[in-house]
Amino acid sequence: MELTARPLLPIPSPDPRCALTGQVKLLAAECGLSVARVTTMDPFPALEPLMLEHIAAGRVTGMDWFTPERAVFSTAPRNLHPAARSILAVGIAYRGADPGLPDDGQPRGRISRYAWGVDYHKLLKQRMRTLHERIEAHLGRPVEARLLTDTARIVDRAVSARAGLGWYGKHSCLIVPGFGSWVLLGELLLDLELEPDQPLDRDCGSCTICLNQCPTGALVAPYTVDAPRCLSFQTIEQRGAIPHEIRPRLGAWVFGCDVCQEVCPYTGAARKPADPAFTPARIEQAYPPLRWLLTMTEDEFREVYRGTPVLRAKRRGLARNAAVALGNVGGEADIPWLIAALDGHDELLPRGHAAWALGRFGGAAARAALDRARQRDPDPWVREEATLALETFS
Ligand code: B12
Ligand code: SF4
Ligand code: SF4
Repeated sequence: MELTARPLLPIPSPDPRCALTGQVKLLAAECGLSVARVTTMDPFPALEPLMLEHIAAGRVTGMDWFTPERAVFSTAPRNLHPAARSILAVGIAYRGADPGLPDDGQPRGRISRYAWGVDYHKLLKQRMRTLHERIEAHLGRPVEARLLTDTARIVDRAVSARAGLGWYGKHSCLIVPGFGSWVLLGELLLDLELEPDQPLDRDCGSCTICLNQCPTGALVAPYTVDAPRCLSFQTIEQRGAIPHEIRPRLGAWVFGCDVCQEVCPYTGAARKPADPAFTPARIEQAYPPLRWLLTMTEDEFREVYRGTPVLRAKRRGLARNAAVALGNVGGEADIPWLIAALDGHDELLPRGHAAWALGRFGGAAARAALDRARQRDPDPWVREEATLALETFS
């Protein structure tokens, strides 16, 4: 047998763009970003008709900033940073340690998990800023970057989906392999040529659990949230009264809602690393006593929720939600608390919703309080709520 010498092939030197992309992802992990993938700066043409249809159908009614102009603008990342050449889509997995609902007989509200700890807008920005600095240090030159999360005019989920960070669940949240949908999203628009990742070829299959379990029917079709019906909108963004038909469906939620995520098998099976940033520092940040929410002062509210997203609801919004939640999950022992709120809360929203809650309980004391409010409350809307509650008295 003749032995022929095969020529030795040189070891391929890694493509510099791939090497840089790998290095950037490594740095992202070191900066506390749980996931990072790349997409291009190309526009999202399919998004424009989808969002315009969404707006026209009233699916974002109540969020005045959500205009057709903003929607069109948000489909072209170049509008935000013309010099950028790649988008690094990043996410922070936000599962914190669950302190558990205390078994102390007190009726308690529920705060959605993303709001249990520090405000993610600040945390994501901080970690993205550190990453930006580390990239500049690695390259030894300045890199132009724009850091975005939630507030900017870009559709976070569309960017992350195209980057293959995760895939759309039918609840419209992005499901990230390993973490479920407990992931908050952000982007770095970078003046760097990075290797784009591919979208994931995954979907929910025939599952419809979240659509069936949503307490208000806000998931009107797969991938479509009707915001005015969503408890997240009603408990956080709603500045006025919660519609009557929604109130009984709110259950104990006082800030946001996690039902469609909690029932999802992918999120249930997610890894459970408890990020201390999302672990509540005190029980009121996850399961606040409803009676306390009704009576808390502005100073108490600011002290307990300082640095968390809950501040967004404002004291009057949280007290309003607590009144509704007490009407749903409270008992007879809560009637005096609701009467005190109806008689004396300094904000009209908690007074009006306490009237509704009292109407559900019935009893002589509640009737007398409602009658008093119907005649004497200084606000016409509260008087109307008291009158309605008397008409539908349990
Ligand atoms: C407005 C808003 C809301 C509104 C409206 C939500 C909505 N779905 O429209 C309200 C107040 C109700 C809300 C609620 C919540 N929100 Co919000 N919200 C936003 C915000 C600011 C804009 C979203 C938006 O543009 N919606 C318009 C619709 C058209 O876009 P979309 O929601 O991305 O929907 C996509 C799907 O519909 C998909 N799609 C449509 N048709 C089809 C068909 C197929 C086959 C497929 C595959 C996909 C698909 O394409 C759309 C475009 O990407 C984003 C931040 C941002 N700047 O993007 C956060 C954001 C979406 N919210 C977030 C969170 C955490 C929540 C809550 C979980 C908070 C809570 N616990 O209470 C809930 C979840 C409710 C839900 N099931 O969506 C996260 C989601 C993270 C994730 N992993 O998905 C975001 C991305 C904020 C962030 N930076 O992390 N939110
Ligand atoms: S957050 Fe709650 S109300 Fe909103 S779509 Fe999900 S389950 Fe429904
Ligand atoms: S509950 Fe089912 S349908 Fe809903 S997002 Fe999860 S897998 Fe998809």
